[in-house]
Amino acid sequence: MTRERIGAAAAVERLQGWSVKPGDRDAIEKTFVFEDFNAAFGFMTRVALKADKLDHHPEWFNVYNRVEVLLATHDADGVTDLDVELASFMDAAAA
Ligand code: H2B
Repeated sequence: MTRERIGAAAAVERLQGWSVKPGDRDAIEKTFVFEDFNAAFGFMTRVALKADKLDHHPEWFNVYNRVEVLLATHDADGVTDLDVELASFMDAAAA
């Protein structure tokens, strides 16, 4: 049910500051910028624990205070409610 594909366009309508990834892959993306590495890594730690509970893991890249995130559901070959759920958690964790 939650792993049914809804698509990136529908997902970003339900979120703030997330974009449809350009190109062939159905995915959403957002770049988070923090005060410093400590804040960025604290965010990543909180998200990592949540991601593991959901069994749903972000593709992400960190340099210093910046965390670039891409979300998609590999099983569904695209964006599902699970991605929206993790994206919402990330927004709250970054606030
Ligand atoms: N994360 C993401 N983003 N998409 C998935 O489809 C996914 C996952 N599936 N984390 C899980 C784990 C899968 O690899 C395991 C085998 O259930």
